[in-house]
Amino acid sequence: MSNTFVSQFGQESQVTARAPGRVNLIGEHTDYNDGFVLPTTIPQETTVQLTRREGPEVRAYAADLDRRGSYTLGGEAHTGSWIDYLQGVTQELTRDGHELGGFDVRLSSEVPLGSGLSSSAALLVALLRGLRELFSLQIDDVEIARLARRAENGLVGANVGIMDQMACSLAREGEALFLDCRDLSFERVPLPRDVDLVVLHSGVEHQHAGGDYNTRRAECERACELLGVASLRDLPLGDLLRVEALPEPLGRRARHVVTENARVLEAVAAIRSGDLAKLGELFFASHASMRDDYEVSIAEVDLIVELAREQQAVYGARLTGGGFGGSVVMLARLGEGRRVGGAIADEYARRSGRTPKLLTPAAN
Ligand code: GAF
Repeated sequence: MSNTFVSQFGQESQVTARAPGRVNLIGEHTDYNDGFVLPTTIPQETTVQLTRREGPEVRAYAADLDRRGSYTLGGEAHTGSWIDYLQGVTQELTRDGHELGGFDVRLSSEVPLGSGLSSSAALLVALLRGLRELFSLQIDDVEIARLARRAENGLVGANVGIMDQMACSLAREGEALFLDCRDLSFERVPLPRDVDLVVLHSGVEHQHAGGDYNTRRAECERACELLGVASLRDLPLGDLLRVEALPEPLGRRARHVVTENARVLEAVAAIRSGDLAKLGELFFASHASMRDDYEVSIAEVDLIVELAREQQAVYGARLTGGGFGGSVVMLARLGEGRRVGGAIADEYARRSGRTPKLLTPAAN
């Protein structure tokens, strides 16, 4: 059977909604520590098409997997599969008193799974946008991000922070979303025009519902208890000596968060003043901190960052997203991103045996 909406459900879709993937420029593992992040969008998007149907049944088709699934509104239950994203969203909307009816939905995504580019949040935000239109729900874009996070933390079962959902819901191309994760206040910071944003997927997929991410969160909570603060955000750089005196590995974990928050603020200042050399340095420093202090990088990603360092046209490069696989974000001289991204990808593939994917700049 063909994989269009009509061929799956026998009628046209009434609503189409989209949400982009995101790349975080800097500010990693700071969101669940009440800190600062600086994401922007990537060109790849997730698309949902929906039509209302009689009764409480939801029928779904995941085009990329060529899989169908269904459930009944009010009977949402964890299954460990892709349909949990839908179930989580309808469960949270219903909990907030929004009135939904049954619907048919087709999902498709250009954001590669496990790439550290928020395929999950893009799906959740696209779904919420689609349902907002289909059922005339009174929810704004920040509420969409909050609902998406609740769905992911709840029924989906991934204990992630709020950055990805806020980025997929609110970030715009050509601008960074400078977000304070403590109160969700944000500013839009235009990206420098004389730079190419390069995003290269290492071809190694990560898993967030998995243990390593949760271990890092628990380590941060323990560090807070020992330091007597509500969150690591409360510690300025001046407290580093106290932080470093924590038992290992807590000292290094907390040092990453404290220095990373400071780097986000410096990066925003560097973007505003057009200081690309400084911004690049901050990227490399952030990567080193994730690799050595937070220990969320892997050999493949480290190799890409080192290959980027050898390129004259690259200002800076770092692991983006949660880590344990995923993608590298780089800043390159304007007009050179495609060339250096391709050269780094080729050399990386040769040395690692992996299959990298250059997500942006697109070939033209
Ligand atoms: C993942 C999580 F989903 C985010 O909330 C954030 O913690 C990120 O890892 C690390 O900065 O993308």
